Amino acid sequence: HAADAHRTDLMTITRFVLNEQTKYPESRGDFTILLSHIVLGCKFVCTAVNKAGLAKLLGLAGETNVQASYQKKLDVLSNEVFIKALVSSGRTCILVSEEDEEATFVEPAKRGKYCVVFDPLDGSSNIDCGVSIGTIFGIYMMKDAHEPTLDDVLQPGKNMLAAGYCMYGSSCTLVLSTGKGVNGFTLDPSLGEFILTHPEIKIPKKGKIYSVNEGNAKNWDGPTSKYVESCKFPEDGSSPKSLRYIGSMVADVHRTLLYGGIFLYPADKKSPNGKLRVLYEVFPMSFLMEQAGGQAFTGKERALDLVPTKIHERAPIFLGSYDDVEEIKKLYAAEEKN
Ligand code: P6P
Repeated sequence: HAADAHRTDLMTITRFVLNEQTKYPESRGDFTILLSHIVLGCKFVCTAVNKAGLAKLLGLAGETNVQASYQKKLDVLSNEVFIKALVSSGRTCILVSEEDEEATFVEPAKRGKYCVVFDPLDGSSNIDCGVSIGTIFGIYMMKDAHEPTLDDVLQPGKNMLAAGYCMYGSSCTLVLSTGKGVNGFTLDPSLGEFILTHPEIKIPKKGKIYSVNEGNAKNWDGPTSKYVESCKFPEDGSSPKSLRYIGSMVADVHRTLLYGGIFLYPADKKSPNGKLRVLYEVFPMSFLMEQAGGQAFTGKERALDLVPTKIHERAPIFLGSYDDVEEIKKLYAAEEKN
């Protein structure tokens, strides 16, 4: 029976990736080893995030050195965990983290051919109120077997080999694409394994939800203002869209991916490049959206075509259901013409 098969034929994320990679005869398992270290980092952060409240509640912080680590801000702790896990994988050569001003160049003895860009705990300002937060990551292959330089991570998002996020919420869900569609895995704490729960995720072609911080409306440009207005007062007589905005990118994007709709962090007069970071927020989420049949646009171009020049560069982003993003592309194209 299917149910039994599910129970006894556990499709863990490691097995899933191994299956996918064996389709490449030349692959030597390096990518699978790299991913297994990212998964390890996510498992650690999941437990740390879940216990953070408890540590505070029980006043554990400060009593013994075990809890001392909880005094360290969770995002700093998460960053250290991911850096250590990625370096120890022996498969990376450059790491870019939202937490570190400079890129990490892995020592030659432990160097591999992959570059990982990541935000270890995106939305961490939401931890204290229990809102879902997450890790976002993208993986590049270094340009060629030479001395690693920043050029190996300043590649357009379309060059990414894989991207994903892990959301720490009511459950711990890891959503991943290695360029052949999008799959979601949920952590089974009793097994300590991520199990395939959302095979082949496809975003609805059109959605009924728009997701933006309306508090910035005063500073939006014309096309964004017109688009949001059309969500609230549709000219074609259709019903208005619902507004859902959590303020944690992983949570807002995960809902958009599963339910459809559009997520926007536009440019505004105060921040001409918007707020979200290209390498480890915009690119990974845009990669996933395209792989799920949606699209991602910066207001000027396809998000994945953008070529970053700095590792912490920002870009405006409109991503989600194909037809919804198409609407905002038309408005920016019309403005170009005027
Ligand atoms: P705002 C969280 O701080 C974050 O980086 C993203 O996770 C989130 O989408 C965005 O900022 C929220 O920004 O300006 O709406 O609070």
